Amino acid sequence: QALQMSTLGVEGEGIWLALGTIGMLLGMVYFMAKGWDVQDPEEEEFYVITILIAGIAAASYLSMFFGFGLTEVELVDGTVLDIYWARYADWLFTTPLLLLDIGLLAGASRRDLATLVTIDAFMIVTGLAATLMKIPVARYAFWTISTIAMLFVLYYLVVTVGEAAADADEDTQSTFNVLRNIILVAWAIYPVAWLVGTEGLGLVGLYGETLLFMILDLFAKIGFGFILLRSRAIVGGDSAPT
Ligand code: RET
Ligand code: DD9
Ligand code: DD9
Repeated sequence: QALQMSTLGVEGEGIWLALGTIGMLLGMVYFMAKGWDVQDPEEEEFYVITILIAGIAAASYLSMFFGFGLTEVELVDGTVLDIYWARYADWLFTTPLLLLDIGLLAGASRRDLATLVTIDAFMIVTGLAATLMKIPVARYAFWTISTIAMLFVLYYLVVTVGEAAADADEDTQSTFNVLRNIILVAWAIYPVAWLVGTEGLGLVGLYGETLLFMILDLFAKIGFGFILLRSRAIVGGDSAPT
């Protein structure tokens, strides 16, 4: 019973956690193999960051699969929620790394990168607070704060980082546009998934929610990394003449 609880999950969602682990590991191995011979230090930086993103996610997924990253939160009305907290540990590190990837590609300033990463970390920490609160109105209040922070992140990415990218060469601009669109579409679904899922209104159960997060996580990390590392834009950094 204990083994079944830990590896299949509460509603059989363990299958999606297993697939998530495998997907992240495959992505990581692919990025490592592709980056093996890279010599250029600026190009290498993109590989290191992107491999780290996949590795952190693989560790997080594996911990959730084994039931380590799972806890219970009891609300004031007695409802007990099953919470995969390990996601937040993953996101706290990987969302700043994703922003670093696209920010470095665009040639954004250190100051703009620091601003972006700070608001992003605030978004994840307030999202975790929303998830762990016992009073429903407090949960939605923190969800709202976190979602506002996300809108700032997306705005800053489009406007400020976008301005930096506009000065770059054509390869960089087109890669930036694709990666920016991946972030705009994928990231915006996370707060909706939280809201309709078990942490919020409970319209979708843990099984469906875990599947949705797995697809989003693979798209936002591995799909993103795949496009970034295949692009000519990362060769020789942003200073390469075309
Ligand atoms: C939460 C809940 C509270 C409101 C908001 C959220 C946003 C989460 C985001 C996560 C992005 C994760 C990524 C992972 C990559 O694999 C915390 C769900 C706004 C935007 C890109
Ligand atoms: C074995 C525990 C892993 C939990 C979280 C993911 C890693 C974040 C650095
Ligand atoms: C190696 C490329 C993988 C792309 C993953 C997209 C996943 C969507 C479910």
